[in-house]
Amino acid sequence: MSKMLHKFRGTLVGALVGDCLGSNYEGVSSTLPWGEVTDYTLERIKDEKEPIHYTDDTAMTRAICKSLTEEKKYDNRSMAKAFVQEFFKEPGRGYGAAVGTVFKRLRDTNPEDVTLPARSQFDGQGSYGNGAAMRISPVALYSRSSSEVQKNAQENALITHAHINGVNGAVLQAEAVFKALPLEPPNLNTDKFIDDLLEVAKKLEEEYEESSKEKEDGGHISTSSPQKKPFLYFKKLKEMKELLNKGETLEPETVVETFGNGIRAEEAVPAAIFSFLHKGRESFQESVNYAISLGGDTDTIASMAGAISGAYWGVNEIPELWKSKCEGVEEAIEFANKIFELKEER
Ligand code: 8NA
Ligand code: MG
Ligand code: MG
Ligand code: MG
Repeated sequence: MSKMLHKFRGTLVGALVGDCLGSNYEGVSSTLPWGEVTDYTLERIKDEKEPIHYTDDTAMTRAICKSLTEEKKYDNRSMAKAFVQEFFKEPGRGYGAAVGTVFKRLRDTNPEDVTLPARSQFDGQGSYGNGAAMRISPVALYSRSSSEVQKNAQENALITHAHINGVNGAVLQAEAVFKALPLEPPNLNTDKFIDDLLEVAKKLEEEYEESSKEKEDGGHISTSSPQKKPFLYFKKLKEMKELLNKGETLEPETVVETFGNGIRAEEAVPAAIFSFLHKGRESFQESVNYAISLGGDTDTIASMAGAISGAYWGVNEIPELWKSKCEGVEEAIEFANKIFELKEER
């Protein structure tokens, strides 16, 4: 099997097992003891009779895969349709509280511009939830260049998340997966990885500053707009680099204080990237267990960490136990195969 196909499968299966395993703890307010997490993920699940179910993170990832492989190209209208179909087929997968309204509007009004319903949420701010970032890994697999990753991730995010932090979180998560794909484990240059992401964050945040200045000049946005939080990801990535270079054992509490662990994209995305850089260099398993131990939105942070770590390590490095216990592994592998073929043909 080609090394890259192995990594495509690792990405989608990694995202899937992170979601399934993390969902056991989703919403816990504090960090979790390491022993509690590993006792669950490495021992207690052996006795599970039923498959461990995936949640909205995987449901939406699958919708992106479905659209890509059916259309054989990136098409935002088809993406919106796939999300709507998936949501109404299984609305009980643990979706965020506000995103259902977007799907309902998309279904009921079928707008020409599929980003319209998301833009009207939260008094026109849009959602800053991590729901665009959590699903974005197939876009990283499909895209051929960084600029294509950014463009497609941005378009995709805007279907449900209009807030700049929701969108930029999705772009950075997609870039993290894209940049992990060509790397050869086990020699991870964390400084280089973060520097590349810092460059992306800087560009995104400068573009945003520019566009809000223009809007201000036109009198559309006030300077006190709550949406304005420039250089948020840039700042967190800088802090990440410092933390990783401290060379001492990092308490999960310190990590959560620095990045957060909640449903906001600006918290969950840095927490996931950190889990990969801090523990994913050791093994796939460590990075997912670590992501879960941070608490908070555990399924989503573990799913995003799993996607990056799976892109780095490849599917064979994902524990057999996890692949045998989680729902939907075979489908994830089939989607990876199809997107791999599709990309080869491009
Ligand atoms: P979303 O778009 O509904 O956003 C999630 C929530 O964040 C919203 O329901 C709001 O409460 C809040 N929110 C977002 N934007 C704003 C804003 N501009 N102003 C005020 N409040 C805002 O859902 P999503 O698709 O982003 O999903 C995010 C997470 O929710 C995912 O982890 C998903 O698994 C789900 N979820 C999380 C938990 C948990 O406890 N962590 C539980 C169930 C579901
Ligand atoms: Mg979920
Ligand atoms: Mg979640
Ligand atoms: Mg199965």
